[in-house]
Amino acid sequence: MQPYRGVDFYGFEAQLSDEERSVRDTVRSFVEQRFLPVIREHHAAGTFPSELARELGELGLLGPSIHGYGCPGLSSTLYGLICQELERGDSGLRSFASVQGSLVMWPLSAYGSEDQKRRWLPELAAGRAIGCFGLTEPGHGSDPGGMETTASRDGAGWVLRGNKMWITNANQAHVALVWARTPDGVDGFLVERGTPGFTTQAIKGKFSLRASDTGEIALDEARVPEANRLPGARGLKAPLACLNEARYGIAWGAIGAAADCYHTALAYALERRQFDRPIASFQLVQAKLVEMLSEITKGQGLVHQLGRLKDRGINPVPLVSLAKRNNVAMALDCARAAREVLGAAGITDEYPVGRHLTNLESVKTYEGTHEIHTLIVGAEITGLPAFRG
Ligand code: TGC
Ligand code: FAD
Repeated sequence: MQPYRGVDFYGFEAQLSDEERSVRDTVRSFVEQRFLPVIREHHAAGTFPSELARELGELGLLGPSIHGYGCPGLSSTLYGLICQELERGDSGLRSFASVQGSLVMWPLSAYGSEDQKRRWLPELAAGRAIGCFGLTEPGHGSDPGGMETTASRDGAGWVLRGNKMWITNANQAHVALVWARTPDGVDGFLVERGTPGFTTQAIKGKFSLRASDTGEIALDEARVPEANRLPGARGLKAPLACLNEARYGIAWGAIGAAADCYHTALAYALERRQFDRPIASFQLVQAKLVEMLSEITKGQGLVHQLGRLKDRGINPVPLVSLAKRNNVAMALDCARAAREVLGAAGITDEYPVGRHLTNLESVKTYEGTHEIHTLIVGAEITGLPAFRG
């Protein structure tokens, strides 16, 4: 098969700086040399290759746009390119980096005390510590405002009670950022592994994101000191703003998964012969390839523009929602079309498309479902929020 070169039909690559191209190529090499050789076995076993966390840290891929505390302070466009290359490997790899960087390190940098930043950011950036983000609950997914987990004052500290569900990195996390209802609204608490009353349990039987650690968190009178509350995070707005960061990375990541499917389908179609000719010579196969290329190219336009806007400090929620919604659905369509081009071979793990296809089912649901992002954009253009019917 031809070496992977991504997709660049419209010359977006020419707009990248030398630094952006160089970091993108470094991540691409890391994925090809360190991740792709082990993904099949981890996917089959339902495990995440945690041993790569420190290598991700050494490359500066964990919390890359944070400034200081051991983080490189890269541009938003570069963060996007990193997510694109990681998700070309597997959505589970990008998820690991998204949660660590956007959902744990970003809130620490935005809302944390100086002590919290010094204690956690260098460890998380290096991949020596792993974090998770607990917002979703068994009864509250799309509507986190209904959360039942509580934090009550207990002398100088807090007591947490409740359950969090579907939490990426939960079982391997050294620290969980847990969102809980307090008498003042919603607050974020750092709960360290080993805290009495804090337990995690793996969610088994997943057909999607198998190479990712997903778990439940139980908080049974887990006591944390006031020093573990994020002082700058107040109200539901605080966790929702973190989501905006992660959703931005997912919009880029989806391009990577889609490009890998397109590359695999094109190479296969050129080699596979039926009726005495390559299947790529048939109009119906070409139509699928052109549709994939066309949709990937449009998705690239969205994220390149979004990245440049974000680099200028412009980052409106509905624009991020539109890009996450469009690009993930687009990638899922590409994965399905690529699976068809591969025929029976498309259902085996010899090729990555089946893995991307099933992974993207989760990506379409997490970080705001496709429908929730439809409603966020719908509310923006009509001025009429329709979340509650
Ligand atoms: P609503 O009244 O609209 O908002 C409350 C306050 O928050 C503000 N806000 C945001 N701020 C920043 N970024 C965003 N994305 C924001 N969305 C809302 C809003 O302006 C308001 O501020 P203020 O000052 O007026 O108080 O809240 P609502 O309860 O009506 O909910 C709105 C809705 C449905 C859009 C929101 O709840 C939502 O986004 N639901 C989806 C939940 C979700 O995405 N969960 C993801 C969990 S984490 C995860 O999935 C990780 S997957 C692993 C991986 O990333 O790889
Ligand atoms: P529900 O909210 O019950 O929705 C079910 C269906 O109803 C969906 O189709 C939805 O779009 C639709 N629906 C709901 N409300 C409306 C409405 N108002 N209008 C129209 N349709 C609606 N969460 C975390 O906090 N941290 C994590 O690290 C994390 N990682 C995850 C990893 C994986 C692999 C998965 C699958 C999920 C993860 N999540 C995480 C949870 C994820 O964010 C939720 O699954 C998601 O927000 C949807 O919630 P739900 O699954 O409870 O679905």
